[in-house]
Amino acid sequence: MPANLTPTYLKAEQWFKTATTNEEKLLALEKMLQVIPKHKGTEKLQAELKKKLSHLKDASSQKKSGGSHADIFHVPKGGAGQVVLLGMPNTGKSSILAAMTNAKVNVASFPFSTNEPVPGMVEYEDVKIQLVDMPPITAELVAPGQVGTYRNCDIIAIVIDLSSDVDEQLKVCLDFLETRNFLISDETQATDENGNALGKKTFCICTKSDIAKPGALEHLKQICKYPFDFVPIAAEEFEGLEELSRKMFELLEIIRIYAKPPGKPADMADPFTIPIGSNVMDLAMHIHRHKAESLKSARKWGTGVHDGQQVQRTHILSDKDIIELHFP
Ligand SMILES: Nc1nc2c(ncn2[C@@H]2O[C@H](COP(=O)(O)OP(=O)(O)OP(=O)(O)O)[C@@H](O)[C@H]2O)c(=O)[nH]1
Ligand SMILES: [Mg+2]
Repeated sequence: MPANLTPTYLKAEQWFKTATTNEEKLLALEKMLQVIPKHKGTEKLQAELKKKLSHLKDASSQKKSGGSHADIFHVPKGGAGQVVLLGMPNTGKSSILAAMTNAKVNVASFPFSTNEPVPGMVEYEDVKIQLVDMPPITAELVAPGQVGTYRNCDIIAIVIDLSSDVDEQLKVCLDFLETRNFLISDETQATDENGNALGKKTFCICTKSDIAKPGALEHLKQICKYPFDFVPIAAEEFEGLEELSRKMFELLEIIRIYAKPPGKPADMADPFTIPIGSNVMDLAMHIHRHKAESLKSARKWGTGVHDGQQVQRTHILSDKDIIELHFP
């Protein structure tokens, strides 16, 4: 092993070692090759990495059509979007699920009490948002396969305990995310092999505000180089939870649409949720993928129209619009 490998390289190597899928191993190997110091002493290692990369590419293209094995870190998505917690041991992750969802989670005063993902549903007004509890990470320890849960989610919520060392917690979480290309800006354009951007929307939940060290939240905001939103909560006191739900809804960047069958009242209890900026046709595709193209007309009650006004396929929808779709 060449002596002068950098910490950035060693972190990428740790990513590779804890990756359990070929896709994740490929991403990690590419990062290792990108950051490895390029000099005579690492030439052999570079060649080995390239060989591994090409073997993996072959293996993953052969495996594409094959079945998948059970992976406890794969959490199927539910609700309007999936938010996954990331934090060090004992920071109060499971307590958030316990306070906001019906999920059965382990809350304990000792570290490492959670060892696999546990999903639960948060209700924000009439929208359900899936929140996923996770095992903790430390500078040395990340469970094999754990990165897969983050890769698949919509939003990553960094959990920082305000009663503990916030500098260390922020460093460990950012290291984890930066090393695995989760905190990528538009400029760097890192993508997976299917061209999907690797960067994730991320924000910070600051826990235990009831026993926070004085000035901890302000200090955290000051040392963080990313423009995250910070939401202080005290889960056990049920403080800040409404604000937290609102923040998750806001970051999901979705709108609610109530569908109205022709001649009947709208279903106001269970809205469809689609991305901000969607139009009438996007909604039709979302609700009736197979017959969307045959959409004849649509009427809307809501923002910027008279009640029941006919709207075009390209009409941009707003949160809480009521839409009646007509098919032949
Ligand atoms: N004072 C106070 N204590 C809290 C709060 N939330 C959690 N705790 C305590 O913090 C400890 C850890 O809580 P957990 O929710 O199990 O923490 P975790 O992050 O899930 O821990 P791991 O699963 O080990 O990573 C428990 O003793 C909780 O009672 C809070 O809002 N205020
Ligand atoms: Mg836990």
